[in-house]
Amino acid sequence: MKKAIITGITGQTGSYLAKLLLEKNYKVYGIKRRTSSVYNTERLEEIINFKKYLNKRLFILYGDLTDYYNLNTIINKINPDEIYNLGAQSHVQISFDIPEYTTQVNAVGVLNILNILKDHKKKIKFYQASTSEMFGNQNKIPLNEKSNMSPASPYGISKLYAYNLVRNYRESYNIFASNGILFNHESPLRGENFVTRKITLGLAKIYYGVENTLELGNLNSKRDWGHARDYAVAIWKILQLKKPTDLVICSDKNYSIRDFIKECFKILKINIKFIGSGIKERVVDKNKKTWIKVNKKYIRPRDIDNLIGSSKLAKKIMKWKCKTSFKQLVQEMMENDLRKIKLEKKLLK
Ligand code: NAP
Ligand code: G4F
Repeated sequence: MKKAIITGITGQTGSYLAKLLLEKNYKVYGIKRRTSSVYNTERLEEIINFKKYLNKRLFILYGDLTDYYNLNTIINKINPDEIYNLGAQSHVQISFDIPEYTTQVNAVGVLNILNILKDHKKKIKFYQASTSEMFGNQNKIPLNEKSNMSPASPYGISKLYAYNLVRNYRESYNIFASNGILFNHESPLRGENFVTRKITLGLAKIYYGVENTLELGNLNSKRDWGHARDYAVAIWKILQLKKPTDLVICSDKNYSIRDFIKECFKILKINIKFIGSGIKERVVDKNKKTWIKVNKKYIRPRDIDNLIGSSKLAKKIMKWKCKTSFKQLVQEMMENDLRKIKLEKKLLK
């Protein structure tokens, strides 16, 4: 039975990956950082039969990417076949507020693991959660494994350090270490302060009269969005390749935040109009009710305008492709949040 460590198991993609590995009969060791709430496994509980697996094939251990001693103890004790490093301070705008912490977790955290693997007897396979944020604003699109990288945020810069470190340790010390360069992936388990989930949850709350308006930032930027469930499959496949490598994982299509909003309103069956421009822009319905307005608080010091990737190489070498369409993704997220808010409202009565 294969053993895998997942850092970031309590996060969105960590939960889908844990589910996949358990289905593939792995023993899964998830690293969970200490939080004041004690239980931080809601996402896992939502998508797997948590009690069935816990302490049988799923083990949750306290840990932190900034703590070398802790990581060294865990890796030596478990002696895993594979390590999936999904743990990160993953919010781009927040990385402008906490750049040093973001660097400690996302960059130095990876250095910690690679230094442990360098001295480890067994050849443990290592996956690093790299990102399309490393590209920054590039004119030559779609972006692929050979594109230039010039990140536009402390988050993107920390991830580029880790990406380069993975390549350097692979070449210098013959470690099996791969980068998955993943474009945006979303799901009903997406964190509530990322734009897609913020929109679906916010609109569901307005729809059921729980809140009045939703405030957003830049509506014009474009992202290449896929489903985290599909991307978890790609992550696993990358470590099953014969040789370590770096691969772009994306949907090959992109849409603006505005397009995402329009798609949500189609599901709600509400006709809307965008009125005004810049920070005065609003989304109103036929009764002139404002559903969405722009607030400059959510506009970043620097943003990436247009992200679109090419998954040609991933298709060729590991027969992977993004299965869920943009329309299906928005529908799943919107319907999930409508159900959630409807239920919460009912319970409050
Ligand atoms: P997420 O939902 O924000 O999850 C991040 C995970 O990292 C959480 O489990 C979090 O724990 C954990 N974490 C944070 N700080 C940590 C620390 N100091 N030590 C150990 N763990 C820590 O992110 P995601 O969307 O699942 O993304 C997973 C990974 O892929 C991240 O590395 C992200 O940067 C990268 N990525 C994501 C996307 C995307 O579009 N989703 C695209 C490209 C790359 P808590 O639950 O305690 O907060
Ligand atoms: O949803 P976002 O915060 O995702 P972003 O910045 O693209 O980063 C995500 O994807 C990366 C892969 O490319 C990951 F590496 C990273 O960890 C994370 O998962 O913002 C998407 C776009 C941006 O252009 C942002 O300016 O949406 C725009 N936006 C507009 N209003 C907003 C908002 N973003 C957020 N979070 N909140 C808003 O109110």
